[in-house]
Amino acid sequence: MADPKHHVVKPYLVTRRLHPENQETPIQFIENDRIQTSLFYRRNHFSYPNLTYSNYFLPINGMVNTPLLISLQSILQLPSKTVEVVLECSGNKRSLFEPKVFGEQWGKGAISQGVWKGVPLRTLLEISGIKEAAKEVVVEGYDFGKRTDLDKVFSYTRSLPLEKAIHPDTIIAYEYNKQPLSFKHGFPFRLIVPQWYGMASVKWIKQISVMASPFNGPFQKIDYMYYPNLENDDGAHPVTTINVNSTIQKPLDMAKINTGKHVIKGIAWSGKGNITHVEISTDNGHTWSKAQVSASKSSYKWVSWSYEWNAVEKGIFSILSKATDSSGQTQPIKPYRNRNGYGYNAIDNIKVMVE
Ligand SMILES: Nc1nc2c(c(=O)[nH]1)N[C@H]1C(S)=C(S)[C@@H](COP(=O)(O)O)O[C@H]1N2
Ligand SMILES: [Mo]
Repeated sequence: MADPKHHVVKPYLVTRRLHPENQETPIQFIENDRIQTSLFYRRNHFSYPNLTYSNYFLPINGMVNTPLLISLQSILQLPSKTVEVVLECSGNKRSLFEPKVFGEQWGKGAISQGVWKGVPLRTLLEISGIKEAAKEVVVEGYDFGKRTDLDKVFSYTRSLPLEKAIHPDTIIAYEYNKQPLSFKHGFPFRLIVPQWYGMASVKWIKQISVMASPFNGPFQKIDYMYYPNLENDDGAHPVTTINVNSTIQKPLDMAKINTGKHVIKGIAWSGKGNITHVEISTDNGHTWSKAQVSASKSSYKWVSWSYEWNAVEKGIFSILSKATDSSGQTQPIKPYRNRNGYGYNAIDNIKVMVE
């Protein structure tokens, strides 16, 4: 029987930090693939920018033929593009590294998904025209603050290689799930870069600059780099594409459950092609069975999967999920260890007690 209205129970964001606001999606309790704004994870480096947008203009400058100062109204009138995209923070699951890694201790919920509508960045660059020497497109956000490591104020600014910037699905979004983009997620305009970790999707766009040389701001060249060594920067390389990954939603980790049939369910995603299969183990990886995977029309989205498990024996069981994508990547047993703890994608695991 349905709950009376005043007894409706609902999930909330999981707070990791308040200033700046960093909160995760209660991913275990998400049942659809379009997360409502109030449950979308929030990841901020600085306090929210305070601006009045009554007179918003977007500058496009640098290696362009015609520098532009384009009004909000004119951007809204350009042909739009809609993309359904999973956004995952590269720090998602950082708390699972063993030994632990310093940084925001994200659990499994620094990930969300929904429908973004906007104007392809490409369209704007076609209007301004780009010079032959153009190599990167730098996007600056309105938020800024002091970086303690550099003792200097920086805005949140990131660059994209030209080929990713002009990909028709890289958009400047102004709507989410058919509603105007909310302030916390970047109103009036944010970048949405499908298949890349969330750091690329700059919120509160202030200016776009086309550059002939590599951008080396701190959010490009210090943060969001994989550093394989703890002691030095050897082998450093940038964080870009989302790794193949999966998360078990049900049952909950450390749950006590009864013998009998249980549906194990979850999501799987990758920034490199489609999910081809998801395997489940209920015996800590000794044997694997294929889960049922929902058909996905888009490689930018997660797929839902489920597996019916008949828990016959009592005891403690490790349940694992392992996704494989069409590029041939499979979740590894051990995560790729790196100094800042980005890109965690080891085989997911939970424990349950059958009693
Ligand atoms: N301007 C700005 N854009 C930003 C950030 C930020 O701090 N400032 N954080 C980035 C990171 S690391 C992530 S994971 C996503 C998070 O987007 P969300 O808060 O809408 O979930 O935004 C990206 N864009
Ligand atoms: Mo992030």
